[in-house]
Amino acid sequence: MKTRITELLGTEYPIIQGGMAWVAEQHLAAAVSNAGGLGVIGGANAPGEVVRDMIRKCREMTDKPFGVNVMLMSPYAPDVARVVVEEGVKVVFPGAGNPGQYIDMWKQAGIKVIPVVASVALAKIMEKAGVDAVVAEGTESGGHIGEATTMTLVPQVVDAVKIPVIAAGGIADGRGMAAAFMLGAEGVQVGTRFVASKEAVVHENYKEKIVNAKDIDSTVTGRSHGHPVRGLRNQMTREYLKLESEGRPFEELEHLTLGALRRAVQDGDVKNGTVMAGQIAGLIHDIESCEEIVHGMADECEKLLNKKWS
Ligand code: TUI
Repeated sequence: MKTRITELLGTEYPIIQGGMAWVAEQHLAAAVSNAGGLGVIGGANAPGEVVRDMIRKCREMTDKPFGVNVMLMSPYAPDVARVVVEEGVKVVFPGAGNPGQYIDMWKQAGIKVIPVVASVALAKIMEKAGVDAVVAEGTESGGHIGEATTMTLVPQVVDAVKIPVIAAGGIADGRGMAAAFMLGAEGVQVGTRFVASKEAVVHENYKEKIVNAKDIDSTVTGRSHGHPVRGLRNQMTREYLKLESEGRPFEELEHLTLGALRRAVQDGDVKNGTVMAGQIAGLIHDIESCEEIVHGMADECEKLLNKKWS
């Protein structure tokens, strides 16, 4: 499956694992890279030295290329941005902001830069700044999200830039992947499906909540203070949305979510923790290995794209 994205990344398949907070550590990233996709370590809110440790451990687990997601809202983003240079990471995925201030440093270090964008405007700014590709992430995604859907955002970004586009948001099987290619994408970023993989070091309760989710079981908290986050509905989101509707201040809401993602991912508290996941959770019925996921998606996509209609 050769596209400009496989050429750029040096991978067998144009399937990139999302750099998800608390989930995308070395075990998951190495498993996806070993399966022929691109594994990505999620810097999230971790300090630079924690990310350095994950990068080094990932290297021990795979000879294949892998990337690092730099979450720009993190207070540690400047440290993580420097650590990826010091550690000789091959590809970086900045997200949740405008990475303009780091692009020259990364490019000078020979790092491929693929920002996550949620709008055509930012995609164009990023292309001008000299990045190698963009991830166009639709609002179907889990975690921090933009407004546009994948179906509308991807073709508009494809038309607006010459660099290759990776589609994200709502893609969990070969059908979604083929659809993304039909919209002009040359790769896909997959998050939720990999959370529910054998290799993800995530509490079984979290994986089960994804496997049991139905089509409309996700909800969005935080719209009132400009940081919308998609996750599966539970006691925490109900309480949060109630307080939001009462117009409570950001500090009070923040208190409710502090450490809530870690509580769900590590302790398995899927009632009062944050279970970030995308709308496609309802399509995921089994916990498979990363190899089964990557190969299954690629095979199904290839069959669909080669389909004869008469
Ligand atoms: O970053 C993500 N998804 C995330 S980050 C995260 S960690 C977190 N934890 C608690 C609260 C909030 C976040 C969980 N999920 N995806 C990439 C992404 N980037 N989605 C949307 C954007 C985005 C949105 C607006 C990127 C740029 C942007 O505008 C930047 C600008 O300044 O114009």
